[in-house]
Amino acid sequence: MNSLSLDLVIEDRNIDESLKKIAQKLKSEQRISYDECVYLYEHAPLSYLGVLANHIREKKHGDKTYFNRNFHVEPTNVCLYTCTFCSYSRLIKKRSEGWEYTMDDIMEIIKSYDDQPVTEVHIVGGVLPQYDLRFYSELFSKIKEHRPDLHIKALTPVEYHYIFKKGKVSYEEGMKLMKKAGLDSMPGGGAEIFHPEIRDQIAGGKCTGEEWLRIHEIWHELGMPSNATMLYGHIEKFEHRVHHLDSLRSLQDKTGGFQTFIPLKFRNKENQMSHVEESTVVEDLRNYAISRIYLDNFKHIKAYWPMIGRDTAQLSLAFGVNDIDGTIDDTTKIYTMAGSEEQSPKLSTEQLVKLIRAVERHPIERDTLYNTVTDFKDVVFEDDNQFKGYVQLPVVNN
Ligand code: V47
Ligand code: SF4
Repeated sequence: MNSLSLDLVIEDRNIDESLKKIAQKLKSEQRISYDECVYLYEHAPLSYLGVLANHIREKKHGDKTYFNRNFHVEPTNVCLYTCTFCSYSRLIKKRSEGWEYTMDDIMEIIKSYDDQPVTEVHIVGGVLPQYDLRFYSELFSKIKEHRPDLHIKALTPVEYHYIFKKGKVSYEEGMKLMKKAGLDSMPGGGAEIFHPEIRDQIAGGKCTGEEWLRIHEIWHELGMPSNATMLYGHIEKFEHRVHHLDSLRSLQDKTGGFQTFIPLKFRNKENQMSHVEESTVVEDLRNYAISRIYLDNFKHIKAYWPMIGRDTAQLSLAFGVNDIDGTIDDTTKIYTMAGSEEQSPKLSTEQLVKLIRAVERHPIERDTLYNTVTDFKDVVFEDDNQFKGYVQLPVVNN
């Protein structure tokens, strides 16, 4: 799909004038406004959004679709905060049922990957007093000492706000300390929905939307990268999503430090919002597409497959997404506990490559900073002839 499809949308008699105007804007590479984004959420059909988002996706990346080889460490699944959407928060009253890893436990996990070609460790979990500024500084230093090439993507402004306050250091001082200890990048978590009307109801007590944005801004000013997420499909309205996207777009204009935007679909199992119905796959795809359209200054849009399942992840590649995260290796429990269809999220590199190829995209293993690790375009696996529509190439070793 390309600008021809965009022209068809612009000429289509069944498309209303406001939607045509938005398509025109994208054709001439203009940014859409806040109100236009609300209009898209309220009125745009999925097929229309798919054409627009795919146009942008292919302009930026062609068919290239990224994944990485990573693993997660979740130091604890018990948390002081009581976010209503989170399956971790319920455990604080039954703390003994959860896990609380020591420094040695975490280092054991890190070392268990010594013989594996992973490029990134993603560390995130609940907030507890023993995991303080000192603990994390020491942990990052120990990981770097042990395996200097392993990229540490760790913690969110929720933890940083808590540990800096407790350690009586400013955000600026704190982030400098983290950088010195070995932190390479910040994942996108803890963003939820920035608008206080919703944030206070679902994530009261933890850092505010403004504080989340400020900590990322300071990190970017140190020349360091981070990601951003949005937790959608619960009690928020479309206007709250647009406010969230707009806050991210404005900060990105200022710093350019965000790499990837990751929409996170609310999953409703075993949490205080279990009565709230989950969004449909159609709404999930619309949301990916609108994020791609609005966040013109974000290079990448990621679908996190352990959260939405591999089928929707494949579909999302036609709705603006160009990254499906990592092999994971069954090391995250957040979504398993919250009811994802992926009850044991683990995919081998070969499986990820095939998943991407099955929807006619070009798989590339990347590192955290999107440098190519392996281009799988012409790599052939032994059983590739099972997949219809591919020319059989000689088997190569990889
Ligand atoms: O902040 C918690 C979300 C986030 C639920 O940067 C839930 O590469 C849905 O941010 N339903 C943490 N979502 C995970 C995260 C992340 C994941 C993958 C990649 C990256 C990255 C970041 O998980 C939390 C919260 O928004 N979450 N509970 C739930 N029931
Ligand atoms: Fe704690 Fe994070 Fe869960 Fe909130 S979302 S309860 S801060 S682990």
